[in-house]
Amino acid sequence: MADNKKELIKNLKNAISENRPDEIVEVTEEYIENGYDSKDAISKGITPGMREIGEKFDKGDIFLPQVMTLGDAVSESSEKLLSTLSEDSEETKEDKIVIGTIEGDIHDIGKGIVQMMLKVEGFDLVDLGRDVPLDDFIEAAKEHEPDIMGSSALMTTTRSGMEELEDMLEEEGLRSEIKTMIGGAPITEHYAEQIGADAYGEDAMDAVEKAKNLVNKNEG
Ligand code: B12
Repeated sequence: MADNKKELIKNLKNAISENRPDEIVEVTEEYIENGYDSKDAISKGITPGMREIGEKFDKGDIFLPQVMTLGDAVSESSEKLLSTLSEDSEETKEDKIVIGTIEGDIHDIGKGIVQMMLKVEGFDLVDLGRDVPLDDFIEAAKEHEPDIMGSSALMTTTRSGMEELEDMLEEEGLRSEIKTMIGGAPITEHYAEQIGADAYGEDAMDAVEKAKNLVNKNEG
């Protein structure tokens, strides 16, 4: 039983890292039919698989059109996995998070996983999508009055938008009311400190931990 679960997670990771989109969805469905824990498939299958794809893309071993098809399959797979998890955790229900990918940036696979995982953990999520103008983050802050504002950036050229967002929240007098949490491949703990963000999340599991810390749900 446990071996089959491990095997399926390995197959999922390999189907991603070796670029076999159809197999990604097939293995995911088999995994779900067996009733195994979706979080393990995400953290031990999808995340490392996509990390390897990132490295291959960096080295020029895989190209943009292939990554686009692969990305669609991975999004479908993570949505299927996350739809099996219930969203009725009592713990954090009243805590609201607004999340989006910074203006100019269309990468949203990681942000999608993060927002769904936060939802599963009971947070009330408002997902602004990708390529979100900074003004829209501000509008959403006013409209939804979130506890946390999360932003994602996958490019060094767009991550500077996060710093601008910090300044804009400050100028609008909203910063003291809202915690900020950032993430994405070019983001580090150091960068978060540098721009004055409240938290950095390395992956979806870490994002959940950090979000709980920000709303003081991890104490006691
Ligand atoms: C998939 C991908 C694409 C897909 C995106 C599909 C989609 N719907 O998202 C497509 C093919 C469309 C694409 C397009 C482009 N891409 Co691209 N892409 C990637 C790739 C290979 C993987 C990204 C990914 O999905 N990773 C998997 C997910 C699960 O990981 P993740 O995003 O890091 O998210 C995790 C954490 O970071 C964290 N996290 C993420 N967001 C948040 C938010 C919060 C609040 C928190 C707490 C945590 C958190 O949790 C997530 C889950 O574990 C990366 C390579 C890399 N090394 O990252 C390049 C990469 C990001 N792309 C790059 C580039 C240059 C582009 C293009 C400009 C290419 C081009 N020449 O046209 C365009 C971008 C256009 C634009 N305006 O955005 C560069 C960026 C370089 C830079 N300047 O920094 C990279 C680094 C590749 C490279 N080395 O050249 N890309």
